[in-house]
Amino acid sequence: MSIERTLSIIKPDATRRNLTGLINAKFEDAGLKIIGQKRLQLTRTMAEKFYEIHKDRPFYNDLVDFMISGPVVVQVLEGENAVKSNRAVMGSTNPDEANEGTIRKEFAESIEANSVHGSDSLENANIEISFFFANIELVA
Ligand code: IDP
Ligand code: MG
Repeated sequence: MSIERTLSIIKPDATRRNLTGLINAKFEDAGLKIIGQKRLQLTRTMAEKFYEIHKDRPFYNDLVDFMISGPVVVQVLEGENAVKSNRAVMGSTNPDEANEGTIRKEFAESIEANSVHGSDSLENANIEISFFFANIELVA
């Protein structure tokens, strides 16, 4: 077991429905501490860069359009095995396949508008955290 940090994004479908607090409660109930957080309107350039790894996937352009369709809340979560623990709280990408009690099961609208992003590895977590945050903004 080790203390990790991971990047989370509350996506525009969730900010539009005023779900930030309910989603944050899920993280805190799971023992994840929000050590940095800000609400942003992503530019197209930022969203394209953030999801560059998916640029050859058929859903890439729609995903970028969705991610800039309203505000997002970017946040850093810290806790034991935070990367895996956050993925468990999020649930499967497709909400129809997500477990009961997960964020995506309870709140996602579709496989695209699925309420949250979470880093998929510690290496990507570090890259994604530095995409949005300076160290001075992270206070454990
Ligand atoms: P993840 O967010 O669970 O890690 P990824 O495969 O990394 O899932 O996909 C990134 C995001 O792209 C998803 O969260 C979702 O918003 C969107 N996405 C993934 N697969 C599809 C799809 O088949 N159709 C539409 N959007 C998708
Ligand atoms: Mg992913």
